[in-house]
Amino acid sequence: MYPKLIDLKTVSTPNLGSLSFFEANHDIPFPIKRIYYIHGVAKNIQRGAHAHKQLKQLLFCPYGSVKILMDDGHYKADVILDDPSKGLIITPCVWRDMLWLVENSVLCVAASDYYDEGDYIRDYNEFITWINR
Ligand code: T46
Repeated sequence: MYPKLIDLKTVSTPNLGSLSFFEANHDIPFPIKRIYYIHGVAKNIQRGAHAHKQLKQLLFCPYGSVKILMDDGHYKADVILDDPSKGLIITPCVWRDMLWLVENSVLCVAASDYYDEGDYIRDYNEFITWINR
């Protein structure tokens, strides 16, 4: 499994807070075709339960705290996103769940491709078959 937690470039200005940013191909290893974000979620709600066949993603949490639970069929790992200056790169073929630790946390995703339901594997047994194909 190669999910990777990265430091997003962050510029802090005294008394004015901070600005974080990343650039496609420069700071993350893929072009960005889509941005989406999940919001309005109550504490302890879990979403996800799928893997992607091809999609590459950068997940980041500009507000709140969300635990990302990952499983590549062999190893499991989890990462808490609770710092707006951190991002998590997830490669294809990683089963993931996202657990909201704090109500109304916002989970943002920069994705390498347009939305395609055909890229999702939403059945765990199918996921295991897919990675062992
Ligand atoms: C992921 C995690 C981190 C669209 O119509 N367009 C889109 O671009 C997306 C991302 C979703 N949808 C539709 C598909 C479903 O009918 O929105 C609905 C909710 O999607 P889903 O149940 O897949 O949401 P999550 O929170 O389980 O997963 C999402 C992303 O779908 C997925 O790519 O990796 O966030």
